[in-house]
Amino acid sequence: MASKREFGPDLVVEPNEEPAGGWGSLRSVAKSIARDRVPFTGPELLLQQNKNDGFMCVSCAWAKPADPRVFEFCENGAKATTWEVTSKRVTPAFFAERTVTELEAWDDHQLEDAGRLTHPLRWDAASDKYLPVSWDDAFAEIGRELKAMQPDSAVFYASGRASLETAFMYSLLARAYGNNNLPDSSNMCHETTSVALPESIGVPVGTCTLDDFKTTDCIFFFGQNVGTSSPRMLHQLQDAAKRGVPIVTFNPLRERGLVEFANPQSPAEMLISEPTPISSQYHQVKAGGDTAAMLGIAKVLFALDDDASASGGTAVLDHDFIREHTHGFDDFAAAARAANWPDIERHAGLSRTALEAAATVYAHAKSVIFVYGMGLTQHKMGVETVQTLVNLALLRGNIGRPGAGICPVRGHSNVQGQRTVGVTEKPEMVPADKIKALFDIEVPPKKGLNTVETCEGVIDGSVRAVISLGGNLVRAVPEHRLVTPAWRKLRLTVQIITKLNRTALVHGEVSFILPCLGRIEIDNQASGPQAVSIEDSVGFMHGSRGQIEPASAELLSEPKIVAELAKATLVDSKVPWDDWVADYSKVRDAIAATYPKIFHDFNARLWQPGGFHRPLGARHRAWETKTGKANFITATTLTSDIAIPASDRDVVQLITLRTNGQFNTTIYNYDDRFRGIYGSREVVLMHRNDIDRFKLREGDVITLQTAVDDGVAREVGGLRVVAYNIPEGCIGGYYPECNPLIPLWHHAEKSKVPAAKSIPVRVLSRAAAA
Ligand SMILES: Nc1nc2c(c(=O)[nH]1)N[C@H]1C(S)=C(S)[C@@H](COP(=O)(O)OP(=O)(O)OC[C@H]3O[C@@H](n4cnc5c(=O)[nH]c(N)nc54)[C@H](O)[C@@H]3O)O[C@H]1N2
Ligand SMILES: Nc1nc2c(c(=O)[nH]1)N[C@H]1C(S)=C(S)[C@@H](COP(=O)(O)OP(=O)(O)OC[C@H]3O[C@@H](n4cnc5c(=O)[nH]c(N)nc54)[C@H](O)[C@@H]3O)O[C@H]1N2
Ligand SMILES: [Mo]
Repeated sequence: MASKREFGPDLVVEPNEEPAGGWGSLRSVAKSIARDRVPFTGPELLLQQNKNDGFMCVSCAWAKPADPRVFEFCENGAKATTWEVTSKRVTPAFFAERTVTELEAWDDHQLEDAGRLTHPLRWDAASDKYLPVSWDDAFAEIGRELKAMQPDSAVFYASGRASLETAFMYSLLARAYGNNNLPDSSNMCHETTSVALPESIGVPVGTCTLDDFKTTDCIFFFGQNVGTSSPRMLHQLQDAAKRGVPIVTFNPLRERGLVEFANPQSPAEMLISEPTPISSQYHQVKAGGDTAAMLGIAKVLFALDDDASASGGTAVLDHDFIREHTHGFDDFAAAARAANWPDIERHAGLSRTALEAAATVYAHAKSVIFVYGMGLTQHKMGVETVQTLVNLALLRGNIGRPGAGICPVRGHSNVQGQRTVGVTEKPEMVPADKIKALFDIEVPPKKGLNTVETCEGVIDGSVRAVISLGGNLVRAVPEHRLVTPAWRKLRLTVQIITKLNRTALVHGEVSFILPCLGRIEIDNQASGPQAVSIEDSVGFMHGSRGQIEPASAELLSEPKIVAELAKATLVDSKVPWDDWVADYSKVRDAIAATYPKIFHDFNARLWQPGGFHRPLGARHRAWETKTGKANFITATTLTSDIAIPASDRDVVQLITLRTNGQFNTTIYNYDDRFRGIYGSREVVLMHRNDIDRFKLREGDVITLQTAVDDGVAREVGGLRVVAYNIPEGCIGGYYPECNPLIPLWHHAEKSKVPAAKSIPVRVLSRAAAA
């Protein structure tokens, strides 16, 4: 067993043998409460998390049960809460002491750790400082700037945290202003799902609910790091594992949460019993090797089915379902049969025996759930990979019955919901006729900009203004070396945020910080305290009520800020913005009128325990696709990624990873506890054989250089080598530190999600790089 290694004062590597959850998780929650100097309501507040009539967690989007536990939160949910309710403040006095240029020397952790923003601010060119500004002056100036621009040149970005009410208002603002430039964090995340699933099964979101987890017989788990990214889901996995449900995992890294879990809320388990093993099979697939692995599994199923039919045994494929409900089966069958094992093994990085073992479990399970995350979506051929996963499900009729289905695990707490209520660059996704009839707004017919296209527009100068409803775009997007300097040439940048981040520092000529209430805070408007709503990862809508006093009396709510921006920018708007702000239930009525199928009786249903579910045709085998059937869509390549020539052994695939000490670009601390790496995020995880092959030693400082030849130099230096259990030829680095290495054009072909999970790079030692 590898032991503790120290490399200099700030990097300690000590493999973590603790289960996910467990005591480590409790210690970590206690630390967050202390570090953020959480007011003493903090611990009590956590009891309101994800409860009916409480507030919906601001961390991940995982499902919120109707019968919540006493502690329906996890280590990371608690961290997100304490981070938001911290007693630290960033006031005008903070900015009076520092220029923006000085603040640029701060790292991502330091900027957000400074605390909650308290006042609206405007950047002052003469002093290079953010100075306080009145809300009225801020809105008036932003309105003047936007009015003076070509409507095509302004972008309205949304990070997936804002509520359904805010998102709906924001989408009306952009469309009334004259564009569909409504990119969303989803464009860097599950847009691959939103493109893949409608073509395959006629729904843009997953088909499973929590009930399916209670009755499933088997779970296939691809490229999602549950212990870090959606820890509350470990309860469903643990319950399933305890019932003897096999969990078959595909992930290049052996992530702690997928190995074993101890429920930190169960004293008995923590003190007496063993942690629950989660995965029954763990396949360390190569980055981008999933399509090959899935095709290998399908190939085995076809062979088993042939045997069964020859010997008169029970069929392995669900032929009735395939005949009655699907289209395109023959092409897929031909492709799976034709794929040869050496190619499958090479691309998947897995042996035929391993894939046969996975296929055998699948062939024997009655109802199977397929879970996935960024490990599938952030690849060049990600859409095809997700569609191949659906094919696997269709082979045995695993969609549209209890205990079975597709379960993409979404990221931000309301990212799915923002898309549902109109934050999308695709005008065909919104009911233009209703929007015209109800609000007298013409939905512009021209497609808007997604996130990658926004960056292209910023670089070529065609985008002049970026308004951000949350988020930290200049860190989250690829290609920092080109994007960051171009961002500074924007005419207008507006950050509607809660905490200071890099995007507020990389500002345009005219720049504002508009600080807003967080979801945990009490939001008082003319009609009294307001509630908001979100859609979780399994398509349930939930109400959320703020619980604590706002961080500052100056803060405005997100709906109020959007309404004031709209009033200052739009001429003759028929939307009753002030009435909506006075009473958010009126916004919900407007959402219900616009999207009646999903949101009818919105206000009446919002508070029922567990929320209400959106109708999903695929759940009862009503396929809203072009063919009227569920479609087998056959992938065109075996690899999810640009093929790295086998001859060029110097080029390796970089996977960008999150630690459980971060939420996206929000860096809570410098530790990656589950992976046993402490004190520094400037590391590269590498297989021992690769370390030897590159003539390196653990702890060496290296530079990574993107191995593409397009005339742009992309390097990240100062990274230390850590020996890690990762497939040979794949290396791991952290997001966002490694984002300068991702070319802007290196994205999923069909969804434009940056291909952050497989970046071709060369490893330069320090000497070579110098
Ligand atoms: N604590 C915390 N929680 C979060 C977030 C956070 O940053 N921190 N972010 C939120 C957001 S916005 C999102 S989208 C989700 C993201 O949550 P996830 O979907 O879990 O995303 P990642 O953690 O980026 O990577 C997922 C996993 O994919 C694996 N992987 C990489 N490449 C491949 C591949 O080619 N094939 C397979 N099979 N696996 C691969 C990685 O090893 C990793 O375990 O989490 C949300 N929740
Ligand atoms: N290399 C690489 N790049 C990636 C990824 C990857 O896996 N690898 N993942 C991608 C994914 S999945 C995503 S979702 C994006 C994330 O991209 P973003 O959503 O743009 O980034 P976040 O880091 O989530 O945004 C954090 C900021 O949101 C603000 N904020 C926090 N709470 C609130 C609130 O309640 N209201 C408002 N208005 N603002 C708030 C805070 O000021 C904070 O600084 O990054 C993408 N980039
Ligand atoms: Mo995400």
